[in-house]
Formats: sequence, C-alpha cells, structure tokens
Amino acid sequence: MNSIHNKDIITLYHAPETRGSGVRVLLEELDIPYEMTVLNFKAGENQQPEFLAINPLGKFPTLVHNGTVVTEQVACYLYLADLFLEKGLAPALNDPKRGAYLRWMAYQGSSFEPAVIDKAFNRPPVEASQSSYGSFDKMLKTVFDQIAKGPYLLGEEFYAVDILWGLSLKWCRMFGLITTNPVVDAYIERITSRPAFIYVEQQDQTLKLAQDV
Ligand SMILES: N[C@@H](CCC(=O)N[C@@H](CS)C(=O)NCC(=O)O)C(=O)O
Repeated sequence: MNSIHNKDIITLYHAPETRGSGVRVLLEELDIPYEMTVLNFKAGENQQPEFLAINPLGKFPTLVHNGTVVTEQVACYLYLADLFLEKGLAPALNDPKRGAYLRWMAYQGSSFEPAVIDKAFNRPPVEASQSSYGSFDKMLKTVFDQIAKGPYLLGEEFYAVDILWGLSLKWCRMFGLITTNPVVDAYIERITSRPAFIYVEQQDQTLKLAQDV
C-alpha cells in the first residue's frame, strides 16, 4: 500500500549543506516524489517575505505537505517517516522499538545540538542538573554507547533516525566539535556511504557552486 496519491505535494525548501540536506536524504531513501525550492541563504533569500510567510524563522529545513508546514529537522524526519510508514523507515506505533526511536530523535534536537553549540562557541558549562543535556561528556558517551550496540542505532534495522545521527555526527566530526572512535567512525561510514547520501552530497555541491557565482 502506498499512502501517497497523485494529489499529494511535498515541497522541501532547501539550501545546500544545511540541516535540510538530511531531510532530502530521507526523501530520497523513501523514494517518493517531491519538489524542491532552493534558496540562497548566504544571499539572504531566506529572509525575504515570501519565505518568512511560510517559516517566520527563515530556517532550513522547511517542509510543506499539501499546505501543512513542518519545520525543525527532527519534526520533518518524524513527519515524513510516519507519513510513509510502509517504507519501513520508522517503527510502527505499536512496535516495541517505537519508544527508543522517539527517544533518539528527540535527544538529537534537545540534548546533542545544544551541547554541541555550547561547545562550538566556548560557552561556559552550566551546572549539569540545570542543563538540558547534563554534561557534554556524559551526553556524548550516551550516544556513543548506543551506537556501539550497532550496527544501526536501534539494532539490526536502518531507520530515519540513523540519517539524522549519521549526518550530524559526520558534520560535527568534520568541524572538530566531537572526537569520535573507530566504532562511531564505522557507523558514520555505514550510514553516509548509502547511495541517497552520496547523491544528495553531490547535488549540494552543484547547488553550492551555482550559488557561489
Ligand atoms: N532548530 C532548527 C535549526 C535550523 C537551522 O538553524 N538551520 C540553519 C541551517 S543548518 C539555517 O536555516 N540558517 C539560516 C538562518 O538562520 O538564517 C532545526 O532543527 O531545524
């Protein structure tokens, strides 16, 4: 059964090499038709009234499905993987893995990202009990311990949550914000060597070159 029918229109408002890239990878992994509006955020196109009317934050990713606007990357992943549940990239509501799936989706946005941003800007750590992520080291160890169970974040099956983590860990490693280990490196490679990642990475390069002229 395919839950998309001819009238469904999915549009991704995208800028290359942003959090939107992972959402595009998910669209590719789902193998569903989608439209894309590419904006140049270095040129400030995301601050133009037309885009702000859709997402007042002017941020990527921004997704529109039949008029419903979804923003925040974690919400975009959850929305799409559930919308196309038959594609097997999210555990069903009654699947015992559902709790862990939601937990690791939420953890990326509510703990990992704030921790990494604090670190990137050398913000002094706050008392662990007052911080959404506790301490940076404990947060990262929690993620790495989960990855070590492998081969994917929730075990044997690849889910949308792996796209989220594979890409964000790759970027954070590239920017020197996290120190990985061989097991985590192998996980990042396992995820980001998939054809959908390679395709989106190549497409992003082309889009970037076109925007830089
Ligand atoms: N909390 C948002 C963050 C989105 C975000 O900051 N995206 C960046 C690109 S990676 C962006 O759109 N920056 C452009 C701007 O804020 O002007 C999410 O998870 O989607």
